[in-house]
Amino acid sequence: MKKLIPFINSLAFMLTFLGLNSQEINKECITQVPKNIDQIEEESRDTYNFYINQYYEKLNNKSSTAITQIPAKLHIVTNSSGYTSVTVDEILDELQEANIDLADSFLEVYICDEINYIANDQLYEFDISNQNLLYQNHQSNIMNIYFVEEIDFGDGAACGYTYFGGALNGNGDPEQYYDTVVMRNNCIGYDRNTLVHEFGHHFNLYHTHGDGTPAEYVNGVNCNSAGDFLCDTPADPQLSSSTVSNINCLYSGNETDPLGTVYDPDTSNYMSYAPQSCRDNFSPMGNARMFAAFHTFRSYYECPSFNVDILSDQIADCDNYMSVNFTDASVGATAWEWDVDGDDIIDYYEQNPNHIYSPGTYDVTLKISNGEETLTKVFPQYVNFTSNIYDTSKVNLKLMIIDLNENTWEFTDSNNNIIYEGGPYDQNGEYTHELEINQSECYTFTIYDTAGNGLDSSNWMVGNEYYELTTESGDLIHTNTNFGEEESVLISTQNLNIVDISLNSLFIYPNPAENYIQIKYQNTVPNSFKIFDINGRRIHHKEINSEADLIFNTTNLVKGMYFISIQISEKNKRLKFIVK
Ligand SMILES: [Ca+2]
Ligand SMILES: [Ca+2]
Ligand SMILES: [Ca+2]
Ligand SMILES: [Ca+2]
Ligand SMILES: [Zn+2]
Repeated sequence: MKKLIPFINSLAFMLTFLGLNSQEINKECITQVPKNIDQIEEESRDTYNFYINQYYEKLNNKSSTAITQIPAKLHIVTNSSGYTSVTVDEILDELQEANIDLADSFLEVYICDEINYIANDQLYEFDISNQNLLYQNHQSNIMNIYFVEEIDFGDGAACGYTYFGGALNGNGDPEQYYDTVVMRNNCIGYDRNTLVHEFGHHFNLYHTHGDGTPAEYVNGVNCNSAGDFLCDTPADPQLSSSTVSNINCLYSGNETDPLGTVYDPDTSNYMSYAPQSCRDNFSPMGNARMFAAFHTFRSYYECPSFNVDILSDQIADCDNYMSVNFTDASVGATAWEWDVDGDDIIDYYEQNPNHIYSPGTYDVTLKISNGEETLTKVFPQYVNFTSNIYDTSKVNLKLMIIDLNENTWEFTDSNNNIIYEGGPYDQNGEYTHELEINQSECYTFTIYDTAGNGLDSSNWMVGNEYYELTTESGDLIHTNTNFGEEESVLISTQNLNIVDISLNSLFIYPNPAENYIQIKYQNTVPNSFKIFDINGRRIHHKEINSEADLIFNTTNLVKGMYFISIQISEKNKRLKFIVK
């Protein structure tokens, strides 16, 4: 019996020690990386890479640097008598801190509409086994942020967790169960940054030490395929308060990577497990990844009462211009600021502007206001207009047909005369057609599918359906499979500089203008022109008596949008132009 006492004592000591210790090493975060995240990201690889590139375009000031605001629904869980240890101000302060860092990803999270209070003792002292009960409070199509007093799991407790983006439900739609961030009340405040860490995960950042991913080597050779898959974050053995000093933030461990090299980790990265007081940044590639993950996987988030959305009609013409009629589809807006070409300069204040584009890719940014608050959303590369002018004397059409008797096409000139037509095809396989064309003409190729499903069939013997239009030198004009019932492609052979002007069609060049604009005409010389600013004020009037009068110097104009009204044979043609 005597011997038992010290044993019991030491057991009690051990229990106390373990208890204290587990309190100390309570996990910051129990975000789990989906097992099939590789597959999820691989399936969206093109979109993802598109946005990664887009991110670097922003850094090079080649596209809109406006910040997209992401709506979040805030749920504050209280005990059954309505008590919680956290205040709304504390939460908003923490959010503001997080947004300072998200700004480098051109993102910002804001609270949409009223806070939802949930009075429930069981959920206040939350255990992850009650997830389904908590998530019943989800609002759809939005980030749901819950604040609870405890996040217990098994024998541990955590500061927060969330889910990576990109998981789909059985219908192929985003799995909204995962539109969640759960935060423990006492994990916000000074020197705490779990919230921004969870935002990192929410936008598909891994821990810098990886999450069951292959070990990243210190020499960086496998940085693309291991650890956090980011090459600007050094290999990380999984830091902790026992290997990183919270005084000087130096790593004192002596762990080695699989090649035997001692780690030299970054203890300042938000996605590491270094002490929170040491962490103050995401890496630049991490910022790019968050931007891409938001736009690839979570851009459907919207605030029901106040939301930015746009629709458009895009009509290309034969003279290398495309007219785009924008329709505001926002909710709750009373004022609009459009930057339709991604140069960070507002072009229109009207609700539904029209803009004329020259070939290129352009971000469209719409900032709306409801009189009290504003909301901004960037639509990266929303307008993607490639020149429809080709230097060729024939067009090659190739079709791969599997579904029989569904497809016909026609090739018309600018007077709507059908020059060529083909189909329906009653045998599968490849068909090619050579279409001879004239210069200074504008043709329309239209393909039809009576089944309404485009060329979407495939057959292991024959291959995949598609069609393709190329020039005589083999340059691609257009290819597609997914066009529903029909689609049209404009193919112009007009020379780029000498624009053909039909009777009631005049053009100005260049647009946007840097130093001047020139009126282009054919046959009939215009009589005069007037220039108006965006507010409709006339700022210039000129009679045209010589070729020199067709050139208007724009160097004295401030940057922005202008109108020119050109009078010809008693008619007026009104055009918009931009001064850069
Ligand atoms: Ca903080
Ligand atoms: Ca890395
Ligand atoms: Ca602009
Ligand atoms: Ca079809
Ligand atoms: Zn984490």
